[in-house]
Parts: sequence; structure tokens; C-alpha cells
Amino acid sequence: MKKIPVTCALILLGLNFLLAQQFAIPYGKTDKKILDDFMNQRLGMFIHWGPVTLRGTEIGWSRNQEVTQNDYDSLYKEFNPVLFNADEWVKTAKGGGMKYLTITAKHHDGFCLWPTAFTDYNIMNTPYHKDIVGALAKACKKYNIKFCIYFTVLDWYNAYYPSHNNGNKEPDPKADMNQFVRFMKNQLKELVQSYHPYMLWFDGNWEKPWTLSYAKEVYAYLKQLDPEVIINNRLGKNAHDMLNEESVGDYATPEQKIGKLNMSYPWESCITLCNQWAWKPNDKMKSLKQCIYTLASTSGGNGNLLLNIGPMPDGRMENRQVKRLKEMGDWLRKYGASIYSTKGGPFIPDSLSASTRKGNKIYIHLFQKKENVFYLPPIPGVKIVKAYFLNGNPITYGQDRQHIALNLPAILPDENDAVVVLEMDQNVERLPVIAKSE
Ligand code: FHN
Repeated sequence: MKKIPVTCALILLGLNFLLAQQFAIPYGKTDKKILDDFMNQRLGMFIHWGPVTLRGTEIGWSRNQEVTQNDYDSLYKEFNPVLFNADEWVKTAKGGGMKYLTITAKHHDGFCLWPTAFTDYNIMNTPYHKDIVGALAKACKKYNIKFCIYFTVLDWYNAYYPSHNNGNKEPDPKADMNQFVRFMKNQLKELVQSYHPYMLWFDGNWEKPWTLSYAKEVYAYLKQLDPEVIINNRLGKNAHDMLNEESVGDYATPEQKIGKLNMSYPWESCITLCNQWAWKPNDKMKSLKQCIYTLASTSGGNGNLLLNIGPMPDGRMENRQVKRLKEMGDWLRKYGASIYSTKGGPFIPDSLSASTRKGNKIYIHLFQKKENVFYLPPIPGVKIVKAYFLNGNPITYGQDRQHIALNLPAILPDENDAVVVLEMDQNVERLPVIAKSE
């Protein structure tokens, strides 16, 4: 065999390494411009819904628990949400200041809210007999809300999937994961080509049958179908609130908690407005203060908030939940500049305050007033030139090497989150994160 000169060998090695690096990218590096646009949205609506709402128990997890498997899997025969109105849902989201909407097209129970050709366990075989996913996609387009789809990896209803309920320990010997992945890809092709989702919100990636290689296979397949579709990190196998080279997906997904301030990778916290993901009668609902604190803290942490609603079995959203969202929207219609298209920081959020920034402005979100003077650490080499409440009165301040001092009025202009604007003498978006001094 002809000897390859050393230099060529080295170049080839280098190339392989580069190629390997490059190939690592497809599993989580959607175009930065697209991801930046997603992160500018800051607030979205999550919707967990399906025939299970007829029992008011938790979607997926109450199957074979509070609800017997037979009863659960037969609920679709009674599912007839005649009061479902996609325009109303989307208008509620828009009125709540939400910029994108994510519907559970298929959750762990395997029921499909669209007329899929690959299982009869879908909306067309219910008394309702109309396409829910399609109706929402159309309404989102009409009201300029970005349409997104939740799709579970695990599917207890599907014969090819090794476990058939959340108690199963022994894999079903008749299962066939390769067949299951083919089934999954066929359904994803339907969803992507029929409804063109802006983002795909995967889930249920923690079970053993699902491997990293399947994750990479499905990610690459989706990117061929639509190179611009954004995909969360729940195709891969690492922790939900993490994003690293092992991840398969574009952003991290902390659940039921506010993610930590992080300027290095995109994240989105998914949190319930009530306690359960699916509708539950008289489920405890978060106060307006909690909702705005959660939103300002996720933005202050440089992340998005996906706030979950569980609609009722008749298709309506509860009035009290619609009202709560409207109240959030009213706050955002006044102070949205301190949330949308901002970056988090530079100060680390805590129970008293959070900060967001854009251009030469820093927005200080004051959740409560403890003292007449509110102190912040100094920002070396950066000076305040003007300070005032967003859409409100000027505020006097002091700044020296030790700290920034904001002299607060007797009553803050907003009891949930009073936003102070600090206009600085330079662009502050790239400033490092500044820890609060004790
Ligand atoms: O099991 C699901 C749960 O039902 C819900 O869908 C949440 C939403 O993020 N995710 C899973 C739990 O991690």
C-alpha cells in the first residue's frame, strides 16, 4: 500500500476532528438567529389537554393509578369538547402577553389530538371528530402567535413501545423499538408537514428503551424535514435543566422551577398556573404576584417562561384562569419593554428583585419594598446617567465604589413588580453577571 506523506495524514486527522466537531452540531445547534428570536419571545402558553380531562386527573400519570387503564383508554369514546374554540384559546394567550403556544399533540397516554394515519387512537375517532391541532395552528397564524407542538417520546399505548403503563417494570417481549421509532418519525413527519410548528417540545425521554442514538437519528430526521424547527433538549438523555455537548436539542427545560441566571445557553422554564398539568376541578391557582414574579425572574435569569393551562373537558378554559392571564397581559402592556427581547442580568435575581437589560438600559424589577433605599452592587466602569420608573416618575439615586442606591418612594408604583429603568453611559448587554454583595 502506497505510503501517505506525514503532512497529509495530519491534515486528514485534523479534518476528521473538525468533521466530528461539525457533526456534533446538528444535535443541538439550530441557527443562532432563530434561537435568539425564540428567546426574545420570553413568554409562551403550554396546554396539556386530552380525554383524561373527563376525569379531572393528571394526564398520563393517573392512567392505571386513580383511573383504571381500561377506563382511561376508553375515555376518548366520550370526549366531545363542543365548546372548544381555537380562536378563543389563542386570543386568551395573546391577551396574556404570550407570544407562542405549545399544545400536547400526544402525551404519554398515546392519544393523538390530530387525524394521524398511524393509529386509530386519535381525535377523529371521538364524538368530536375534528382536528384540534390543525384548528390551533390556523388560529395561531391568524393572531400572529408562534405555533408549537408537544410530542412525547414514550407512548404507553403503542404496541411497539416496551412499557405500557407507568408501573411496568418488565419490557413487553413483543415490543420493537426500531418499529416504534419508525412510527414516531411517521407521526412527526405528519405534524411538521401539516402544521409547520415553530418549535417541537419533546418529553418522556427518560425511559431505558430510548437511547442517545435514537435521539440523534430523530433530531437529524427532523432537521431534514425543516432545518429551522426549534427542538427542546428532551430528545437527548441528559438532565432537563442542562445543555451540553451530550445534549440533543437546542435549549434546556427546567420544570416547575425558575432556571438559574445563565448567559451561556438558552433555557425555558415550564411551570403550571395551577398545580396539575391537565385540568383539575378547584386546582390551586397561582396569584398574579406569583405569576409576575415568576415571569420577571425567568427573564431576569435570561430564560423563557412556558406557563401551563389545563382546559376543561367541554373545551373552555376556566374563567378564573383566563382572568389571571388577562391581568398578566395588562401588566405586560405597561411594562413589556422590560421583558420582551431583553437579556437577563446583570444582577442575580432573588426574592426582592431581578434585572433585565437592553442596549444601555437596565430594568430593575422590584417585587417588594423592604427599606426606603434599595442597594445594588456597583458596576465597575459603568455610570448611571438617568433613573426613573418605567412609564413613571423619576427616581433619585446615588452611585459610588461601594454601591448603587435607589431612593424609593413611600409606595412602589406597582405592587407586583415595580420596574426602575437605569439608563447607563454605555451598552450593557455584554456586561458580566454581577453577584449581589452580602
Ligand atoms: O410527565 C410529564 C408531565 O406530565 C408534563 O408533561 C411535564 C411538562 O413538562 N413533563 C413531564 C414530567 O417531566
